[in-house]
Amino acid sequence: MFSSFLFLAVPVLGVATFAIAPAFNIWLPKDVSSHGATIDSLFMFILILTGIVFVITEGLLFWFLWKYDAAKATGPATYVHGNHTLEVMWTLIPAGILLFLAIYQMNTWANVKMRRPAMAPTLEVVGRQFEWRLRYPGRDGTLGTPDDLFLVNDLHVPVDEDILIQLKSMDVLHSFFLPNLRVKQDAVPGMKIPVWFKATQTGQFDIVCAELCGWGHYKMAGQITIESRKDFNAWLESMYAKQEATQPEQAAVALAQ
Ligand SMILES: [Cu+2]
Repeated sequence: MFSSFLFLAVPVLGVATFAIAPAFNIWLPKDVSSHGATIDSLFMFILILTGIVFVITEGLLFWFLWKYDAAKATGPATYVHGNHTLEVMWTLIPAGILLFLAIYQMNTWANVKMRRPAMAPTLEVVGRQFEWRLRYPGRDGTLGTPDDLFLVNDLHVPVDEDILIQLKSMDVLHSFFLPNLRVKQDAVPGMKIPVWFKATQTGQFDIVCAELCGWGHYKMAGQITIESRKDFNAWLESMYAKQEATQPEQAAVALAQ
């Protein structure tokens, strides 16, 4: 009798946890991306769908435990050998739901992973044990030339513009994760993987590695600064100047041109 109520506590406390989570700020991180809203609504839709099934299943579990309490039994238990119709139903309904989800999410998936903006990469990000190496085009605007700008963990991007990142890994599997931009992509050694997003608000947010990549995985954290085009250009200019100051030969070439 008492233990059946423990089973009832699972769905009650489970649903309550989700209900109060946003108020305690332990819910999804703030979304500052153009595609985040559709991802979040898919998440909520699937959460509610599975939540309903969870409550029904746990409710039935409680009800059977409570109703068929051994202490209240008047005779020996009777056994049933299954119900064919019921089994077909609880196979077909989840299969139908999964098929629906697979089709329903296709457009969001295509926007995030397939419809790459037609543009040159904004920068290259290389995962390495244990840091994010960033390579911006130099003053010539072309990536992969000697005047490229090299930085570590300090990513800056302009707001309200398409950003295309070329993601690589120098050693093992890493995962480039921008929680506030709803971007997560594995960095795979030997592959150049395009990642794109458009930030909708300025601010500073986390970059983390979401793939256990060695002893220092925990410290593979960087920062993304989303700023106006004007601030971004000023920052880029100051970084160019800083790098050139440490490379006298290259600075001389740039001046001579
Ligand atoms: Cu890593």
